[in-house]
Amino acid sequence: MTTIERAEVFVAGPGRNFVTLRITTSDGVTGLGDATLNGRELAVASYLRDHVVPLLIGRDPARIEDLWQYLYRGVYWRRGPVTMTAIAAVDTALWDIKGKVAGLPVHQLLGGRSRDGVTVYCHASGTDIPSLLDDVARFREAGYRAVRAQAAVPDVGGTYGVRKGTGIYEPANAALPEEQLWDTEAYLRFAPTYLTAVREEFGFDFHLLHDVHHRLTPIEAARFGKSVEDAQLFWMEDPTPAENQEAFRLIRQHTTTPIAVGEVLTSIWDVQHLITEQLIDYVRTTVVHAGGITHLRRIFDLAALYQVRTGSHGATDLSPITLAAAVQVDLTVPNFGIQEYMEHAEVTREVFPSGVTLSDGLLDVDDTPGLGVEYDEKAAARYPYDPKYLPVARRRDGSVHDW
Ligand code: KDG
Ligand code: MG
Repeated sequence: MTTIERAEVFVAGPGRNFVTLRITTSDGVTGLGDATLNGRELAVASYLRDHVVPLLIGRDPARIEDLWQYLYRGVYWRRGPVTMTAIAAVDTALWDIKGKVAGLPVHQLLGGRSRDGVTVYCHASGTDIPSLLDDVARFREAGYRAVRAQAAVPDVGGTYGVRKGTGIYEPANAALPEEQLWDTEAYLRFAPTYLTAVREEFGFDFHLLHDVHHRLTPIEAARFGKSVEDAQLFWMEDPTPAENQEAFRLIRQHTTTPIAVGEVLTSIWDVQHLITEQLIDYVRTTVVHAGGITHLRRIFDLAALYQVRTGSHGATDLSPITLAAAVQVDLTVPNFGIQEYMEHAEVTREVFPSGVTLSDGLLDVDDTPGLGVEYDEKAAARYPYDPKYLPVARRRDGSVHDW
């Protein structure tokens, strides 16, 4: 019988920090899984190295479902981002291996294509409205069919979602978290003006998205959603923290602006009420943080019953392994909505050579068996792990606000 012979955990910082799991079978087939949890990378690396890898050795790599159940139900402590990211890495690597053994890309194992390509949204941002409009123009010219728009709120320091200079947006920017000012009223006054300005300048023949990043209370989010209805957003993302799933009912009662939630949620139980009560329109859980391909498909199937569509998180703190896995899944799911996409830095792409392509605003993969992504261990060794944290938001009175 073929068995899992080796499982190695790599932590490296090519452009930003990534944790990568590589599983090797007794037949010499390798599979890759992303285990990156932004700002908590070493916790997942230790969970894998110290608690999961010893359990994998000698097991049958073909039994993906059984290994998922073993690592989830067989363990007393369940759920949470560290556990679910570690399980995701194992699950993703095993799907990669299954595809390579079968000689098929993973999307074929999942039932084959439901679409020709994966519609993505990109990140436009600006330090003010004119620079945001320039950025939107750049992405429209590049062929994107959907654009997320964020601009710095005047006099409110480092608003999230806004790129510094011309580089890639990277909010995890300091060895210890920076502290940034947050002012809800200033945001509520300003954000609708730039979303309206984008529509006035570019019209309505593309999707416009906006990330609220958990900054509002439910009633503030309701007010925001109403105030941007004329801009016809594809979605407003994370309008309020989702620990209290019931909070979304209040937002729903006041606005028809569609709602997307899920990038920090890690299991079907974290989104169950949001989906079954139809409190959201898009579920943003991902392969890497929601238990891998096996568990994500379960979430997406539940969502399909309630006409909730998918919109997976895809920021650059998810490695190119997750991007490849996301495209494999997105190609197949009947209730696909949209996929977030931010191009990785060149050094990241050097370490993770990938077959994912972008053309005319759609991502795609070819028929390379497995996920179609590799890990260049030698190149990665040139980029050591370098701790980096997301900033912490504080209000004008000095109290901590939600990230
Ligand atoms: O790790 C945090 C980032 O991925 C997050 O800040 C990005 O909100 C985000 C998004 O929608 O991509
Ligand atoms: Mg977000």
